[in-house]
Amino acid sequence: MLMNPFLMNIDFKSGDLKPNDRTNIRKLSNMKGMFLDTESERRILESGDPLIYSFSEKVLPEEPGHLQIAMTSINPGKVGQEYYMTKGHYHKLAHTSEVYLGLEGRGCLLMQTGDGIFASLDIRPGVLAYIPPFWGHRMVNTGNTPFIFFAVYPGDAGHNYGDIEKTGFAKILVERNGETFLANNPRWKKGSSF
Ligand code: PAN
Ligand code: ZN
Repeated sequence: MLMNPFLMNIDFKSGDLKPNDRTNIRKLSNMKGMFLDTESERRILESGDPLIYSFSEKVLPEEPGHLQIAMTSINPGKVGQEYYMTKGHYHKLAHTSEVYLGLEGRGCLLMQTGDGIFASLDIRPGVLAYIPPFWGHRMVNTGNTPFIFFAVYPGDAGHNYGDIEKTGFAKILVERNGETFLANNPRWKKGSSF
C-alpha cells in the first residue's frame, strides 16, 4: 500500500516530536538492576521513582524499506556515581544500523559488540553518530541539563533488550571526585548473542 508523505515537528530544546503516536516513559523502577550501585538504587526508590528518560516515536510499519524515527530525552542525574542512561539494546535484526543526532545537552554513546569490542563517542548538539551493524548502543547523560537526541533506524530492526539486561555494557560512565570517566563494569560478562 502506498503511504502518503508526511511532516513532523521537532522541538530541539524540549525534545518534543509532534505529532507522535507513542511516548515511552522509563522510571528508575523500570530499570531495576541496570545501574551498578543497587544500594543507591534502593535508597532512591524509598523516597520516589525518578523519571530517567522518555522517548517519543511515530509508529511506522516494521518492514524493510521503511524507517523508524524517535526522539529521546534523558534527564540529568546519577544513581550512586553512575549517570542516568538509556537501557540500551542490540537490534533484533543485529545487522541493522542506526543514526543518532545530538540536539541539546551533552552525553556519551556507549557501544559494544556481542563478542566484547567496546567503543564510546562524545555527543554534543550537532554531532551525528553512525552506529554500524552489530553494535549494541546506550546513551548516557553526562551533563546537568536534559540530553536530547534524534534517532533513525531501519523499519524492521526491532529491539533486543535481553542481552544488555543480563550482562550490561563492558564499561559504565561514572563521576568520581568531579571527574567523568569510563570504569570497567564488574558485572559484565561476554554476551553470546552472535
Ligand atoms: C532509540 C532508543 C531510545 C530509548 O530510539 O530506542 O533512545 O533507548 P532504549 O530503547 O535503549 O530504551 C533506538 O536506539 N532505537 O533503535
Ligand atoms: Zn537502536
